[in-house]
Amino acid sequence: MTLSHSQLAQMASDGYLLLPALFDADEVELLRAAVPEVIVRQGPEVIREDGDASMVRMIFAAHTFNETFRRLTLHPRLLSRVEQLFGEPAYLFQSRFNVKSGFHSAGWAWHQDFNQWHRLDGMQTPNAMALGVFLDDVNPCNGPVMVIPGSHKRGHIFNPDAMDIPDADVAAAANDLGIIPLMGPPGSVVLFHSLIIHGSAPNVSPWPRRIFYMNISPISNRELSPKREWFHCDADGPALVPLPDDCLRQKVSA
Ligand SMILES: O=C(O)CCC(=O)C(=O)O
Repeated sequence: MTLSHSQLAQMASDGYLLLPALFDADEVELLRAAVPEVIVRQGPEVIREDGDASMVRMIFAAHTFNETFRRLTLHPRLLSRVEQLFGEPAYLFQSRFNVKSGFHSAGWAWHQDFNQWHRLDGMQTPNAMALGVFLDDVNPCNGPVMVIPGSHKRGHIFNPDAMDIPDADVAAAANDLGIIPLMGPPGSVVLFHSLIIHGSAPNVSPWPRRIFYMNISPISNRELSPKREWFHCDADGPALVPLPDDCLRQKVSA
């Protein structure tokens, strides 16, 4: 359950890693079975698609109110790799479930996650990353996340007002380094550095593209002083302690 030398080298040089089918089909089914409870949640932690309030775009902090997603955030197949990369235990300061339903879901403009975490949550050091678990097949048609490999080494492109990176900076990085779509079967996992430039196109295909993201930082990187709601950023999250490997398969009591 550890990363190989070449995976560690790729994370350092490219700023991302794709781990195909880390979860088995039955585990993906258990994650999918949890979605209806999460999706009907009402409250400010549920973000809807612009212009269509009936469509959920994103749900923050599902791990705080759904047992299956709570267990996922403590899964040893994730945390063993994360601890290897950080060299110490991690804490979770945000989770978000990006629903990206078929036909009418918007994309995400090019950005670096660190810009949000810095301007809204007070993070000073980009010693953090995002981890995403695919609930669906992610393919060229349903709006995969695209990364500019190695762009994390170009530093923070500060935008005090918004998430987006100016087109000229994206073009310069993409022309030098290229763009890679992160695709794979359900149960795959992506890890990316907080400074990597990434974004995604709308999903106009008939197929959903659901990804559960965890934003994590080493336990020693306690720099957060969020200016936003609890569900956006938990500055005091405890160290993530792994559950048994079969934790998703263990019965969830009602
Ligand atoms: O899921 C996607 O397509 C991109 C999401 C993203 O970049 C983010 O939530 O920061």
